Amino acid sequence: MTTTDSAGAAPSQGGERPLGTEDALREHFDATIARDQRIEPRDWMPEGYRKTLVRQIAQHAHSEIIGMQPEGEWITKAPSLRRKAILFAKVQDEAGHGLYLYSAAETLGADRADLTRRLIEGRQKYSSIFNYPTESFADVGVIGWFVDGAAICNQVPLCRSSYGPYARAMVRICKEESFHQRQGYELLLTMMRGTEAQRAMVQDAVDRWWWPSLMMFGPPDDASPNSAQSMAWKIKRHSNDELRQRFVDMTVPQADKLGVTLPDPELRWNEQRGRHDFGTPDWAELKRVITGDGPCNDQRMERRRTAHEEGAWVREAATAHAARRSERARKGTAA
Ligand code: BYC
Repeated sequence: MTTTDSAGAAPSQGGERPLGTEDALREHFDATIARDQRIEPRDWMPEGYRKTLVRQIAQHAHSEIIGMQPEGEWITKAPSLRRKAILFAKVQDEAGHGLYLYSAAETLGADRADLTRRLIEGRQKYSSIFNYPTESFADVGVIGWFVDGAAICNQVPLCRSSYGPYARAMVRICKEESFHQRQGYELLLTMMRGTEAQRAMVQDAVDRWWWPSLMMFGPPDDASPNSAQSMAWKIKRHSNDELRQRFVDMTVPQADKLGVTLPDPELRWNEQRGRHDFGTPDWAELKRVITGDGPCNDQRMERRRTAHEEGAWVREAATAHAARRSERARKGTAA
């Protein structure tokens, strides 16, 4: 029932209130957040905080797992053994990210099977970005560059999220995303040094993925119902618009170096702000996509449903194996 700081030391309790009353626990929670310390699974937390985390972490986990599909389609079509091995490793990493995140959600009392059911029934979301088709191998490079680049902007601050298990999961995830981004950019640099047709493939992929990548950061701040509370609880550290701006500022010089044009006529450096100005994403499109009307939503959900059903025997075998191991351990302890 006690809230401990991130180093695990018991905090000073302070105040006159008897420990254990709801008010005292809430005060303690608020003070821990104010001190920039971590909330851990054993600590008291407001129900809204727990629900917000389960919502965000589950959506994040679902995104990693669904995110294996668009790139996974290219594993058998990769142009060389080297590119195939790289892509295989990357897609496998995304599966690992999903698993860390489901584990983090379980520390909040969520049930992984229930979360998967909610996704499949369309009651929980996954990232809008994975609704778009991968039309050429250049898309694999652009996903690495833009999508993993956006993920880094969004997720590095989550390493300082107030909930311990989420923040710690993000540390490893971000290290891997950083590698993913570089592999995407390196693939694109190689293609840009290739033929005219390869350069055209890269530019076409850039044109198709730019705006959906900006939408990954969520609706604009004045239309983001969860941001204010999530930032007050220090689950989110920056607003959607701030992170989107960071992504644009980071990506423009990379596009110049690569030799591609970003498809936004309003994109230009603003000397006064010291940042780039850019156009407005099509927010109606984001809304359509996140409410289930994305171009690939049916296909993504059908594949997820089939994979889940076909994996039933693995889950049953793992459960039987775990039961047998704990039975053996119990007998061993009793002996
Ligand atoms: N797509 O109040 P808001 C990855 C929803 S994985 C779909 O601003 P919040 C990667 C939002 O959930 C990418 N839904 O919400 C994987 C909310 O609906 P609910 C995923 C979106 O939570 C593999 C409603 O719209 N990354 O990077 O404060 C390979 C209102 O929005 C989207 C994460 O999940 C969207 N784009 O902020 C490579 C990161 N945007 O839940 C890469 C962690 C908004 O109320 N998540 N919605 O029904 C976050 O940082 C935040 O949840 C968001 C949204 C910034 C995404």
